[in-house]
Amino acid sequence: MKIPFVLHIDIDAFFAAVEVMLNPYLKGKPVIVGGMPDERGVVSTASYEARKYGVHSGMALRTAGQKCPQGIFVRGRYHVYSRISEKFIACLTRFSPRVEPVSIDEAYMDLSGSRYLHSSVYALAEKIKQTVERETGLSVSVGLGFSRLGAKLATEAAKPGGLFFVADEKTFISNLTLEKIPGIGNHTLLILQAMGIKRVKELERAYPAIWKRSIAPHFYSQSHYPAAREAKTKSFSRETTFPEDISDRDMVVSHLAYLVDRLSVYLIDHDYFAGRVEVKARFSDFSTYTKRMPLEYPTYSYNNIWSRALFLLDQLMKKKKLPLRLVGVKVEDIAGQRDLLPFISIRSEQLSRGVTDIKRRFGFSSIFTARELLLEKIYPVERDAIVLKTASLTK
Ligand code: DCP
Ligand code: MG
Repeated sequence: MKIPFVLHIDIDAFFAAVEVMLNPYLKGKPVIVGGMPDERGVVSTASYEARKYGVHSGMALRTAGQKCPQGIFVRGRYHVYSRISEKFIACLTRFSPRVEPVSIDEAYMDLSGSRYLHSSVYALAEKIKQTVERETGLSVSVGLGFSRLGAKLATEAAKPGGLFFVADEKTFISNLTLEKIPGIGNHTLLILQAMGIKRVKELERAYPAIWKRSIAPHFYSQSHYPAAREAKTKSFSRETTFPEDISDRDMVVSHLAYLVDRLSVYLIDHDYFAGRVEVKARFSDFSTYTKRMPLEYPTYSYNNIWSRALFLLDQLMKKKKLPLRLVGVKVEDIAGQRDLLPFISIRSEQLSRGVTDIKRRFGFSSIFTARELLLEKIYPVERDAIVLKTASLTK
Protein backbone atom coordinates (compact mmCIF):
# COMPACT_ATOMS: atom_id res chain seq x y z
CA MET A 1 0.00 0.00 0.00
CA LYS A 2 1.24 3.43 -0.82
CA ILE A 3 1.49 5.71 2.17
CA PRO A 4 0.56 9.38 1.97
CA PHE A 5 3.53 11.48 2.97
CA VAL A 6 2.60 15.08 2.20
CA LEU A 7 0.88 16.87 5.03
CA HIS A 8 -0.84 20.22 4.67
CA ILE A 9 -1.86 22.16 7.73
CA ASP A 10 -3.85 25.41 7.96
CA ILE A 11 -5.10 27.35 10.98
CA ASP A 12 -8.88 27.80 11.12
CA ALA A 13 -10.13 31.39 10.76
CA PHE A 14 -6.66 32.46 11.82
CA PHE A 15 -6.86 36.18 12.69
CA ALA A 16 -10.37 35.80 14.12
CA ALA A 17 -9.34 32.76 16.16
CA VAL A 18 -6.45 34.72 17.69
CA GLU A 19 -8.81 37.53 18.64
CA VAL A 20 -11.14 35.03 20.27
CA MET A 21 -8.24 33.39 22.13
CA LEU A 22 -7.12 36.73 23.50
CA ASN A 23 -10.63 37.80 24.42
CA PRO A 24 -12.78 34.85 25.52
CA TYR A 25 -15.88 37.10 25.48
CA LEU A 26 -15.77 36.76 21.67
CA LYS A 27 -16.11 32.98 21.78
CA GLY A 28 -19.02 31.71 19.71
CA LYS A 29 -19.74 35.18 18.30
CA PRO A 30 -19.53 36.46 14.73
CA VAL A 31 -16.09 38.12 14.73
CA ILE A 32 -14.95 40.08 11.71
CA VAL A 33 -11.31 41.18 11.49
CA GLY A 34 -10.13 44.03 9.26
CA GLY A 35 -11.70 47.25 10.48
CA MET A 36 -14.99 48.93 11.34
CA PRO A 37 -18.06 48.50 9.12
CA ASP A 38 -18.14 52.23 8.25
CA GLU A 39 -14.52 52.22 7.11
CA ARG A 40 -13.04 51.71 3.69
CA GLY A 41 -11.16 48.48 3.32
CA VAL A 42 -11.87 44.80 3.32
CA VAL A 43 -12.41 41.93 5.69
CA SER A 44 -9.20 40.03 6.52
CA THR A 45 -11.10 37.10 7.86
CA ALA A 46 -14.27 36.22 9.71
CA SER A 47 -15.03 33.64 12.37
CA TYR A 48 -17.09 30.66 11.25
CA GLU A 49 -20.09 32.18 13.05
CA ALA A 50 -19.79 35.30 10.88
CA ARG A 51 -19.30 33.23 7.75
CA LYS A 52 -22.82 31.87 8.19
CA TYR A 53 -24.03 35.33 7.24
CA GLY A 54 -22.01 35.25 4.04
CA VAL A 55 -19.08 37.30 5.29
CA HIS A 56 -15.70 36.26 3.86
CA SER A 57 -12.11 37.40 3.36
CA GLY A 58 -11.74 40.19 0.85
CA MET A 59 -15.32 41.43 1.18
CA ALA A 60 -15.79 45.20 1.64
CA LEU A 61 -16.20 46.01 5.34
CA ARG A 62 -19.32 47.98 4.51
CA THR A 63 -20.90 44.97 2.82
CA ALA A 64 -19.93 42.80 5.77
CA GLY A 65 -21.68 45.31 8.06
CA GLN A 66 -24.85 44.99 6.01
CA LYS A 67 -24.79 41.22 5.87
CA CYS A 68 -23.96 40.78 9.53
CA PRO A 69 -25.08 43.82 11.56
CA GLN A 70 -24.59 42.01 14.86
CA GLY A 71 -20.98 41.17 13.90
CA ILE A 72 -18.20 42.20 16.25
CA PHE A 73 -15.69 44.11 14.17
CA VAL A 74 -12.06 44.34 15.22
CA ARG A 75 -9.01 45.94 13.68
CA GLY A 76 -6.14 43.57 12.98
CA ARG A 77 -3.10 43.18 15.24
CA TYR A 78 -0.62 41.90 12.72
CA HIS A 79 2.42 41.73 14.98
CA VAL A 80 0.48 39.38 17.25
CA TYR A 81 -0.53 37.15 14.33
CA SER A 82 2.97 36.99 12.95
CA ARG A 83 4.40 36.05 16.34
CA ILE A 84 1.95 33.19 16.58
CA SER A 85 2.72 32.22 13.01
CA GLU A 86 6.40 31.86 13.93
CA LYS A 87 5.50 29.70 16.87
CA PHE A 88 3.30 27.57 14.61
CA ILE A 89 6.09 26.96 12.11
CA ALA A 90 8.65 26.30 14.85
CA CYS A 91 6.35 23.67 16.29
CA LEU A 92 6.08 21.94 12.89
CA THR A 93 9.83 21.81 12.38
CA ARG A 94 10.15 19.60 15.43
CA PHE A 95 8.31 16.87 13.50
CA SER A 96 10.06 17.01 10.16
CA PRO A 97 13.18 18.70 8.82
CA ARG A 98 11.22 19.58 5.70
CA VAL A 99 8.57 22.15 6.45
CA GLU A 100 7.51 24.53 3.75
CA PRO A 101 5.52 27.54 4.98
CA VAL A 102 3.30 28.91 2.22
CA SER A 103 1.38 31.63 3.98
CA ILE A 104 1.03 33.11 7.44
CA ASP A 105 -1.09 30.21 8.71
CA GLU A 106 -0.35 27.39 6.33
CA ALA A 107 2.47 24.95 5.56
CA TYR A 108 3.33 21.73 3.77
CA MET A 109 5.40 19.04 5.42
CA ASP A 110 7.24 16.01 4.16
CA LEU A 111 6.58 13.10 6.48
CA SER A 112 8.37 10.46 4.43
CA GLY A 113 11.22 10.26 6.96
CA SER A 114 9.58 11.23 10.23
CA ARG A 115 6.83 8.66 9.90
CA TYR A 116 9.26 5.92 10.89
CA LEU A 117 9.23 7.36 14.38
CA HIS A 118 5.52 6.70 14.75
CA SER A 119 3.22 3.76 14.47
CA SER A 120 1.71 5.20 11.30
CA VAL A 121 1.65 8.34 9.26
CA TYR A 122 -1.93 8.88 10.45
CA ALA A 123 -0.87 8.69 14.09
CA LEU A 124 1.89 11.16 13.31
CA ALA A 125 -0.52 13.57 11.59
CA GLU A 126 -2.84 13.34 14.58
CA LYS A 127 0.07 14.02 16.93
CA ILE A 128 1.17 17.06 14.92
CA LYS A 129 -2.37 18.41 14.96
CA GLN A 130 -2.77 17.98 18.71
CA THR A 131 0.63 19.44 19.50
CA VAL A 132 0.07 22.52 17.36
CA GLU A 133 -3.36 23.06 18.87
CA ARG A 134 -2.03 22.73 22.40
CA GLU A 135 0.94 25.02 21.84
CA THR A 136 -0.77 27.76 19.85
CA GLY A 137 -4.19 27.50 21.46
CA LEU A 138 -5.79 27.54 18.00
CA SER A 139 -7.79 25.00 16.03
CA VAL A 140 -6.16 23.68 12.84
CA SER A 141 -7.18 21.52 9.92
CA VAL A 142 -4.91 18.89 8.45
CA GLY A 143 -4.83 17.07 5.13
CA LEU A 144 -2.73 14.07 4.12
CA GLY A 145 -2.03 13.19 0.53
CA PHE A 146 0.42 11.98 -2.07
CA SER A 147 0.93 15.42 -3.55
CA ARG A 148 0.73 19.02 -2.39
CA LEU A 149 -2.51 19.48 -4.29
CA GLY A 150 -4.04 16.36 -2.78
CA ALA A 151 -2.99 17.34 0.73
CA LYS A 152 -4.28 20.89 0.36
CA LEU A 153 -7.63 19.73 -0.95
CA ALA A 154 -7.83 17.26 1.91
CA THR A 155 -7.38 20.13 4.37
CA GLU A 156 -10.12 22.01 2.57
CA ALA A 157 -12.42 19.04 3.11
CA ALA A 158 -11.33 18.74 6.75
CA LYS A 159 -12.18 22.35 7.65
CA PRO A 160 -12.82 23.35 10.32
CA GLY A 161 -10.89 21.34 12.84
CA GLY A 162 -10.63 18.00 11.06
CA LEU A 163 -8.01 15.67 9.72
CA PHE A 164 -8.67 14.29 6.29
CA PHE A 165 -6.87 11.80 4.10
CA VAL A 166 -7.50 11.47 0.39
CA ALA A 167 -6.79 7.84 -0.44
CA ASP A 168 -7.62 8.04 -4.11
CA GLU A 169 -6.36 11.43 -5.15
CA LYS A 170 -7.26 11.17 -8.78
CA THR A 171 -10.88 10.19 -8.19
CA PHE A 172 -11.25 12.74 -5.41
CA ILE A 173 -9.92 15.57 -7.52
CA SER A 174 -11.88 14.43 -10.59
CA ASN A 175 -15.13 14.90 -8.68
CA LEU A 176 -14.33 18.41 -7.47
CA THR A 177 -15.77 21.48 -9.11
CA LEU A 178 -13.19 23.56 -10.91
CA GLU A 179 -13.30 26.53 -8.54
CA LYS A 180 -11.92 24.31 -5.81
CA ILE A 181 -8.69 23.85 -7.74
CA PRO A 182 -6.08 26.42 -6.75
CA GLY A 183 -4.57 28.22 -9.70
CA ILE A 184 -7.51 28.14 -12.10
CA GLY A 185 -8.18 31.80 -12.86
CA ASN A 186 -11.63 33.38 -12.69
CA HIS A 187 -11.61 34.14 -16.37
CA THR A 188 -10.85 30.56 -17.36
CA LEU A 189 -13.41 29.37 -14.85
CA LEU A 190 -16.15 31.48 -16.40
CA ILE A 191 -15.36 30.31 -19.91
CA LEU A 192 -15.31 26.67 -18.89
CA GLN A 193 -18.51 27.03 -16.89
CA ALA A 194 -20.21 28.67 -19.85
CA MET A 195 -19.31 25.58 -21.85
CA GLY A 196 -21.00 23.44 -19.23
CA ILE A 197 -17.76 22.18 -17.71
CA LYS A 198 -18.07 22.30 -13.95
CA ARG A 199 -16.06 19.42 -12.63
CA VAL A 200 -12.50 18.28 -13.16
CA LYS A 201 -13.65 15.02 -14.72
CA GLU A 202 -15.71 16.91 -17.29
CA LEU A 203 -12.63 18.90 -18.18
CA GLU A 204 -10.63 15.70 -18.54
CA ARG A 205 -13.25 14.28 -20.88
CA ALA A 206 -13.83 17.37 -23.02
CA TYR A 207 -10.31 18.81 -23.07
CA PRO A 208 -7.79 16.14 -22.14
CA ALA A 209 -4.93 18.34 -23.32
CA ILE A 210 -5.86 21.16 -20.92
CA TRP A 211 -6.42 18.67 -18.13
CA LYS A 212 -3.04 17.12 -18.78
CA ARG A 213 -1.32 20.50 -18.56
CA SER A 214 -3.23 22.01 -15.67
CA ILE A 215 -4.28 19.21 -13.34
CA ALA A 216 -2.29 16.07 -14.09
CA PRO A 217 1.17 17.46 -13.23
CA HIS A 218 0.03 17.83 -9.64
CA PHE A 219 -0.34 14.10 -9.13
CA TYR A 220 2.76 12.48 -7.74
CA SER A 221 3.35 8.81 -7.42
CA GLN A 222 6.95 8.84 -6.28
CA SER A 223 7.77 7.91 -2.76
CA HIS A 224 9.51 11.16 -2.03
CA TYR A 225 8.42 14.69 -1.41
CA PRO A 226 8.06 16.95 -4.42
CA ALA A 227 9.88 19.87 -2.80
CA ALA A 228 11.26 22.47 -5.16
CA ARG A 229 14.21 23.10 -2.87
CA GLU A 230 15.30 19.49 -2.71
CA ALA A 231 18.21 18.66 -4.95
CA LYS A 232 17.35 16.45 -7.86
CA THR A 233 17.27 12.88 -6.62
CA LYS A 234 20.45 11.03 -7.35
CA SER A 235 20.87 7.38 -7.96
CA PHE A 236 23.88 5.10 -8.11
CA SER A 237 24.06 1.91 -10.09
CA ARG A 238 26.39 -0.96 -10.85
CA GLU A 239 25.86 -3.49 -13.60
CA THR A 240 27.78 -6.07 -15.51
CA THR A 241 27.46 -8.11 -18.66
CA PHE A 242 28.65 -11.67 -18.17
CA PRO A 243 31.48 -13.16 -20.25
CA GLU A 244 28.98 -15.82 -21.29
CA ASP A 245 25.24 -16.05 -20.70
CA ILE A 246 24.50 -17.63 -17.32
CA SER A 247 21.64 -19.94 -16.44
CA ASP A 248 22.90 -20.95 -12.99
CA ARG A 249 20.95 -18.95 -10.42
CA ASP A 250 23.74 -19.14 -7.83
CA MET A 251 26.19 -17.61 -10.25
CA VAL A 252 23.83 -14.74 -11.09
CA VAL A 253 23.20 -14.24 -7.38
CA SER A 254 26.93 -14.05 -6.78
CA HIS A 255 27.30 -11.26 -9.35
CA LEU A 256 24.42 -9.34 -7.88
CA ALA A 257 25.81 -9.71 -4.36
CA TYR A 258 29.14 -8.30 -5.45
CA LEU A 259 27.43 -5.31 -7.11
CA VAL A 260 25.37 -4.67 -3.98
CA ASP A 261 28.56 -4.90 -1.91
CA ARG A 262 30.16 -2.22 -4.08
CA LEU A 263 27.12 0.02 -3.80
CA SER A 264 26.88 -0.35 -0.05
CA VAL A 265 30.53 0.61 0.40
CA TYR A 266 30.05 3.53 -1.95
CA LEU A 267 27.09 4.79 0.10
CA ILE A 268 29.07 4.47 3.33
CA ASP A 269 32.10 6.24 1.85
CA HIS A 270 29.91 9.15 0.78
CA ASP A 271 27.60 9.31 3.80
CA TYR A 272 24.50 8.54 1.80
CA PHE A 273 21.31 6.69 2.61
CA ALA A 274 19.29 4.98 -0.10
CA GLY A 275 15.51 4.77 -0.07
CA ARG A 276 14.86 2.33 -2.89
CA VAL A 277 16.45 -0.52 -4.83
CA GLU A 278 16.05 -1.46 -8.45
CA VAL A 279 17.33 -4.62 -10.10
CA LYS A 280 17.81 -5.06 -13.81
CA ALA A 281 18.12 -8.28 -15.76
CA ARG A 282 18.80 -8.82 -19.44
CA PHE A 283 18.11 -12.21 -20.96
CA SER A 284 20.04 -13.91 -23.73
CA ASP A 285 17.48 -12.63 -26.24
CA PHE A 286 18.33 -9.06 -25.12
CA SER A 287 14.95 -8.48 -23.53
CA THR A 288 15.52 -6.34 -20.44
CA TYR A 289 13.41 -6.01 -17.32
CA THR A 290 13.67 -3.94 -14.17
CA LYS A 291 11.88 -4.13 -10.86
CA ARG A 292 12.17 -1.79 -7.94
CA MET A 293 10.95 -1.55 -4.39
CA PRO A 294 11.44 0.76 -1.45
CA LEU A 295 13.73 -0.14 1.40
CA GLU A 296 12.06 -0.42 4.77
CA TYR A 297 13.82 2.77 5.81
CA PRO A 298 16.64 4.82 4.23
CA THR A 299 19.86 2.87 4.71
CA TYR A 300 23.33 1.96 3.41
CA SER A 301 23.31 -1.51 4.90
CA TYR A 302 24.50 -4.29 2.60
CA ASN A 303 22.14 -6.78 4.21
CA ASN A 304 19.04 -4.62 3.88
CA ILE A 305 19.76 -3.71 0.29
CA TRP A 306 20.74 -7.29 -0.47
CA SER A 307 17.57 -8.91 0.80
CA ARG A 308 15.45 -6.63 -1.37
CA ALA A 309 17.73 -7.03 -4.38
CA LEU A 310 17.62 -10.82 -4.17
CA PHE A 311 13.84 -10.79 -3.94
CA LEU A 312 13.66 -8.57 -7.03
CA LEU A 313 16.13 -10.74 -8.94
CA ASP A 314 14.03 -13.83 -8.31
CA GLN A 315 10.96 -12.01 -9.58
CA LEU A 316 12.82 -10.98 -12.72
CA MET A 317 14.20 -14.45 -13.37
CA LYS A 318 10.63 -15.77 -13.53
CA LYS A 319 9.93 -13.60 -16.56
CA LYS A 320 11.62 -15.95 -19.03
CA LYS A 321 13.14 -19.40 -19.11
CA LEU A 322 16.33 -18.11 -20.70
CA PRO A 323 19.88 -17.58 -19.48
CA LEU A 324 20.87 -14.08 -18.46
CA ARG A 325 23.47 -11.89 -20.10
CA LEU A 326 23.45 -8.93 -17.72
CA VAL A 327 22.51 -8.09 -14.18
CA GLY A 328 22.48 -4.67 -12.53
CA VAL A 329 21.41 -2.97 -9.37
CA LYS A 330 20.58 0.63 -8.64
CA VAL A 331 19.88 2.50 -5.42
CA GLU A 332 17.64 5.55 -5.59
CA ASP A 333 16.05 8.18 -3.35
CA ILE A 334 19.47 9.13 -2.12
CA ALA A 335 19.65 11.39 0.91
CA GLY A 336 22.55 12.79 2.86
CA GLN A 337 20.72 12.59 6.12
CA ARG A 338 18.00 10.64 7.77
CA ASP A 339 15.62 11.24 10.58
CA LEU A 340 16.30 9.47 13.85
CA LEU A 341 15.00 5.93 13.81
CA PRO A 342 14.92 4.77 17.41
CA PHE A 343 12.79 1.70 16.78
CA ILE A 344 14.90 -0.02 14.21
CA SER A 345 17.89 -2.24 14.72
CA ILE A 346 21.06 -0.68 13.35
CA ARG A 347 23.08 -3.86 13.78
CA SER A 348 23.25 -4.59 10.10
CA GLU A 349 24.40 -1.02 9.46
CA GLN A 350 27.12 -1.36 12.09
CA LEU A 351 28.17 -4.59 10.44
CA SER A 352 28.38 -2.89 7.03
CA ARG A 353 30.46 -0.11 8.52
CA GLY A 354 32.78 -2.59 10.17
CA VAL A 355 33.22 -4.50 6.93
CA THR A 356 33.86 -1.28 5.04
CA ASP A 357 36.59 -0.35 7.53
CA ILE A 358 38.30 -3.66 6.89
CA LYS A 359 38.01 -3.18 3.13
CA ARG A 360 39.56 0.27 3.47
CA ARG A 361 42.52 -1.03 5.40
CA PHE A 362 43.18 -4.33 3.69
CA GLY A 363 41.60 -3.91 0.26
CA PHE A 364 38.09 -4.41 -1.07
CA SER A 365 38.72 -8.10 -1.68
CA SER A 366 39.93 -8.76 1.87
CA ILE A 367 36.42 -9.62 3.02
CA PHE A 368 33.40 -10.88 1.11
CA THR A 369 30.14 -12.58 1.90
CA ALA A 370 30.21 -16.25 0.95
CA ARG A 371 27.71 -15.69 -1.81
CA GLU A 372 30.16 -13.42 -3.63
CA LEU A 373 32.92 -16.01 -3.61
CA LEU A 374 31.63 -18.02 -6.56
CA LEU A 375 32.97 -15.23 -8.71
CA GLU A 376 36.53 -16.39 -7.94
CA LYS A 377 35.86 -19.26 -10.32
CA ILE A 378 35.49 -17.05 -13.36
CA TYR A 379 37.25 -13.75 -12.66
CA PRO A 380 40.65 -12.66 -11.43
CA VAL A 381 40.54 -11.25 -7.91
CA GLU A 382 42.69 -8.21 -7.26
CA ARG A 383 43.27 -6.40 -4.01
CA ASP A 384 40.59 -3.81 -4.57
CA ALA A 385 38.20 -5.53 -6.94
CA ILE A 386 37.02 -8.65 -8.63
CA VAL A 387 37.83 -7.93 -12.25
CA LEU A 388 34.49 -8.33 -13.98
CA LYS A 389 34.36 -8.53 -17.77
CA THR A 390 32.35 -5.39 -18.32
CA ALA A 391 31.59 -3.46 -15.22
CA SER A 392 29.85 -0.19 -15.63
CA LEU A 393 28.70 2.31 -13.17
CA THR A 394 26.66 5.43 -13.23
CA LYS A 395 26.30 8.20 -10.74
N1 DCP B 1 -6.11 36.95 5.03
C1 DCP B 1 -6.28 38.28 4.67
N2 DCP B 1 -6.89 38.59 3.48
C2 DCP B 1 -7.36 37.62 2.67
C3 DCP B 1 -7.20 36.26 3.02
C4 DCP B 1 -6.57 35.95 4.21
O1 DCP B 1 -5.84 39.15 5.41
N3 DCP B 1 -7.97 37.93 1.52
C5 DCP B 1 -5.47 36.62 6.32
C6 DCP B 1 -6.51 36.45 7.38
C7 DCP B 1 -6.61 34.99 7.62
C8 DCP B 1 -5.21 34.51 7.27
O2 DCP B 1 -4.74 35.40 6.27
O3 DCP B 1 -6.95 34.68 8.97
C9 DCP B 1 -5.19 33.11 6.78
O4 DCP B 1 -5.94 32.94 5.59
P1 DCP B 1 -6.81 31.66 5.29
O5 DCP B 1 -7.15 31.70 3.86
O6 DCP B 1 -6.16 30.46 5.83
O7 DCP B 1 -8.19 31.92 6.06
P2 DCP B 1 -8.54 31.67 7.57
O8 DCP B 1 -7.42 31.04 8.32
O9 DCP B 1 -9.03 32.95 8.14
O10 DCP B 1 -9.77 30.70 7.48
P3 DCP B 1 -9.79 29.16 7.11
O11 DCP B 1 -10.38 28.47 8.30
O12 DCP B 1 -10.67 29.05 5.92
O13 DCP B 1 -8.38 28.75 6.85
MG1 MG C 1 -6.44 29.39 7.60
